[in-house]
Amino acid sequence: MITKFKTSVPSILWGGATAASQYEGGWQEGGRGLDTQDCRPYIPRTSNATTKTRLLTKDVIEKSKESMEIEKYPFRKASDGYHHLEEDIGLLKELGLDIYRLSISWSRLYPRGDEETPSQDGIAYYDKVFQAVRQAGMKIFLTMNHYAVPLYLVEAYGGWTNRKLIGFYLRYAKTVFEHWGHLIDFYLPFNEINAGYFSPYNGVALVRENEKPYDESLVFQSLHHQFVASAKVIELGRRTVKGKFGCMIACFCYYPYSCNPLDNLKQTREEQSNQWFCSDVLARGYYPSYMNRFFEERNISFEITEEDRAVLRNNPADFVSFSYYQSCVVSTEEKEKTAGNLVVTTKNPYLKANEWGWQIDPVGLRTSLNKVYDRYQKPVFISENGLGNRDVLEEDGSVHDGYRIEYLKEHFQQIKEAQKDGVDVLGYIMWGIIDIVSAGSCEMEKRYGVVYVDADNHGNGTYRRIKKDSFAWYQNFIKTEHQSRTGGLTNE
Ligand code: BGP
Repeated sequence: MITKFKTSVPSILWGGATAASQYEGGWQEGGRGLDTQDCRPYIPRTSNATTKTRLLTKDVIEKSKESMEIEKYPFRKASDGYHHLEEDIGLLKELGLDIYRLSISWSRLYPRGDEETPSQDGIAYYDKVFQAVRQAGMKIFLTMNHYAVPLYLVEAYGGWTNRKLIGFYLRYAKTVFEHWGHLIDFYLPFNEINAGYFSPYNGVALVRENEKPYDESLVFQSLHHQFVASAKVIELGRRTVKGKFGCMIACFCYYPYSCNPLDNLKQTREEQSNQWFCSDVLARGYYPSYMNRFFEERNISFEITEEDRAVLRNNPADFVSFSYYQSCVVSTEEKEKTAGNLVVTTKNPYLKANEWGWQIDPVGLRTSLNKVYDRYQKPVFISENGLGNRDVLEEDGSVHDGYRIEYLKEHFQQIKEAQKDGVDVLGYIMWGIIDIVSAGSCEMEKRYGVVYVDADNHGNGTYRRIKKDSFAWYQNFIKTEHQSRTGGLTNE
């Protein structure tokens, strides 16, 4: 039979995301416990401010615990989502999102983290949240752990360095499944799991004794415990709930600087260790052999039991997701550097960057979708993408963010191209759909949303919600997508 080949662009889910620590606030409401993000101080941007606020030492934590200031510790109030729940969900509904990605604050459900039973106030709060999202007609993509860990687990147990965390995390997961399993469509056990070794405080709740570098064996032991926790949660979830389970990496889309074979080799090796390692473990179910050399050369060792290996092998993720903000460049020569999500990289002469130095590259999104799908042959979810920018609230109450609209247009175009390339894309989730506090730099003024939140880096402001120009654009885009999906009918 002669086959005529045809490409297609199937409809996908269009969404938006927040994370509890960056959005929710309400740090003392309902008996919530202190978590690791509550302790991160805002430090005005200088060359090492991000490092200081991302890699916390013990004395910084001690000092923060004594402080009641929310102006110094932006995650404590964040976007004040706790007190704007109905309004915010109403805005997402008006926007027409198919899916909302959100996370639970672990310390709101288990204030210390090691309790036998959850907080009833915490349960009541998330009952309200999940019901509201479903009633607004959106699917739910739940990040079970987006960086923040109850501080008590860090102080009393050493955070994820301790195998006991797996048990505490499973207990928390069981509560989630029992209470909201019927409402949730997609689960992500951990946000950007490879953040663990670029940002060990955020990623694996590891606190430095002093300013010296981290002990890498502890970093990878912690990460290993998260791998096992992720697989065990999937095992439990598959038995008890209906949703799909994924894994997520921060995607760096590495290019070799030149066609020098050594640049290309370096690119391959960095891509393996920095980008693929974690998704290989979680999507394939075993440690990739290329990591042996990486561990050996750095003198890294940690415990992996036979039972761990079996749990990983038996519970690979259903889908693979990633965050994508910029592409990176690898060179064997000293070249000019620029910042990016979690990593510093070589500057790409072909690309523009935002104010924070993150290199904007829509084509890199298409390349990344192709690479992820080629590697795993599992459906792919873009769980984070967006433009961090300084926005101006005009006197007439408008916010003209045409640059964000351009950014979205170009990236959406590349998603469709990737679909034509044959990639099975499940959905796209726009990061920080309502302005939130930056996870990297603790700033409010690095904004991603289509909804502006009237607050500054010090927590001053009315916290009023204001639609930016991009709100109407994204709303119209989604509407048009729905119309083409249903042949003229919207899902309103
Ligand atoms: C990812 C995190 C998010 C988020 C985003 C943007 O690493 O998963 O939590 O914030 O990057 O980064 P930033 O907030 O530093 O701009």
